[in-house]
Amino acid sequence: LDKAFIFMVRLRIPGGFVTSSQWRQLDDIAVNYGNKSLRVTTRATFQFHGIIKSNLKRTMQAIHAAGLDTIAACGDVTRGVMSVANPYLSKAHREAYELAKRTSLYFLPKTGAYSEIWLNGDPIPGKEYTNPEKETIYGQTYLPRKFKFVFAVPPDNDVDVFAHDCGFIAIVENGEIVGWNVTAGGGMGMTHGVPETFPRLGDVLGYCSNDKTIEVAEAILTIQRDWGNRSNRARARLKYTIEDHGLENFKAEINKRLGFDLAPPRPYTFTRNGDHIGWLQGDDKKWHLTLYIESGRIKDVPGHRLKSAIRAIADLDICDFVMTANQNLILANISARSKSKIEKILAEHGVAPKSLSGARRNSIACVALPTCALALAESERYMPHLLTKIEGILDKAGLTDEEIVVRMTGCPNGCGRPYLGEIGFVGRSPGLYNLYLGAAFDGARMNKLYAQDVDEKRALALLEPILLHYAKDRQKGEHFGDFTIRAGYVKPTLVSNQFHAD
Ligand code: SRM
Ligand code: SF4
Repeated sequence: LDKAFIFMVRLRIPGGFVTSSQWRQLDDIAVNYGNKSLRVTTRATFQFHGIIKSNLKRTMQAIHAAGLDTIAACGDVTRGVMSVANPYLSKAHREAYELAKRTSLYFLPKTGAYSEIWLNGDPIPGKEYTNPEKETIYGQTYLPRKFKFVFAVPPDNDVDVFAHDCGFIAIVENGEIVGWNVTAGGGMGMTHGVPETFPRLGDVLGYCSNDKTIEVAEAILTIQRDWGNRSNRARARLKYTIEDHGLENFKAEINKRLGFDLAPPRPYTFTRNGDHIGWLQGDDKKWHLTLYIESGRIKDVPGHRLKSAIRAIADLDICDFVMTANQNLILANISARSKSKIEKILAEHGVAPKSLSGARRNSIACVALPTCALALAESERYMPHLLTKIEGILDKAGLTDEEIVVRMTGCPNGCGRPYLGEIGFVGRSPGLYNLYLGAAFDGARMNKLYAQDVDEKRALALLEPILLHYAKDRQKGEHFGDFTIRAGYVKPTLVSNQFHAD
């Protein structure tokens, strides 16, 4: 007997967009081969969990039949490319989405190994194949570490643009994107007790016109390929390359490789890094419903048959589906006539949008246990319960509707971008978390360690007086993260590499 290996399978879905027909196919895969759930990730794609080894090839072929793939969703290459949550909202949003798709295809590795191994040689639509020796971008040894691109359209920073290796912030004039501010050097991962590792926010390097975006992306990625640390994986991300070589040298090298200088950054304003839960209308008058998905897990439980509800909606072919970087799901591109059908199906399955606390609406929890081998503590399975207890305090403080970004991860790798939580929990060991406070609501400042190794009782005891103080003394429009700094609970993390400084 072989061992009962099970696999997690992560899809590459640039911009997080799938059609109704693709949804039906993905839903079938979850039922036929997985653990009967679909997991929306913090990079706006799906993961299947519980795929047993003997079903792996069938799963990959079913994904291919849905017009999707898993190429470069993991590995030392360009990972899933994210763009602003809803491509239908405006022309600029659509442009950002199209660019994310182009970027994802452009940076795919050229090898045909994926289709040889899984698809009996069938090509991937849009993917260029060539002799691996002509792997002009990655070379023979690929990148030192994973590499992440994102595209944001202000005022929403729903992709957390500063958290990634390379980000692009749209500059929109008269409804069209004229160019992009370019960021580089973000990343969330660190190791407990190893101060040479730290989360870092990307620096805004400059501005490029729309037609130069992929050229700029390639210059940044290839510098990391050539300069990145290949002897210590813990310090191999671009953020450390920039720290080790100096930001000015890095910028000079970009300009050298481009053959022109990035222009000075243009003004932009972000207002939030969460999603707009609920109904929204786009500039073409179509409707979009952002559903809050608890920890991104789409499954049926008694009284809350979310997976069946979404399947029933997909069966009607009346909308598209867009996953968000906040683990939520947008039912997009809905005609006014179909709105009531969707509302009816959701109500029938017990998942009608209900009023949620501002903290829950803005929460993220990484997968952690039982599937993540790196988890030191619970996250996805525990966060909803902890939130209920935090909501008890929020009710008492009259803060139920206040939007507060709360994030949790089961280890310091930062998959739920916890260092950008106004309240962040990072697992240390079973039942114990480091508690971080003070990130900015718009995702432009990281938080700071407030208390180490806290269990639930202590976390609630620490948070209660701060939340009551906030309710009493906050200034007009002041977000919780900003308050915790003004009130002296934590110092701000102002310089992006000073996360560990007191
Ligand atoms: Fe992650 C590794 C889950 C987004 C930083 N991440 C893992 C693995 C594959 C564990 C492993 O290597 O064995 C986790 C699989 C758990 C499971 O059972 O499914 C895992 N990461 C996830 C997801 C599913 C979290 C979620 O709850 O949604 C996200 C899937 C992303 C995707 O669809 O591509 C996910 N991971 C992130 C993010 C957030 C982001 O990209 O916006 C980060 C922080 C940003 C960054 O990259 O700096 C992140 N994951 C890591 C790291 C730390 C990297 C580092 O620089 O130190 C690891 C560990 C590693 O690479 O060695 C990791
Ligand atoms: Fe696993 Fe840690 Fe990522 Fe959570 S943050 S999914 S525990 S690697």
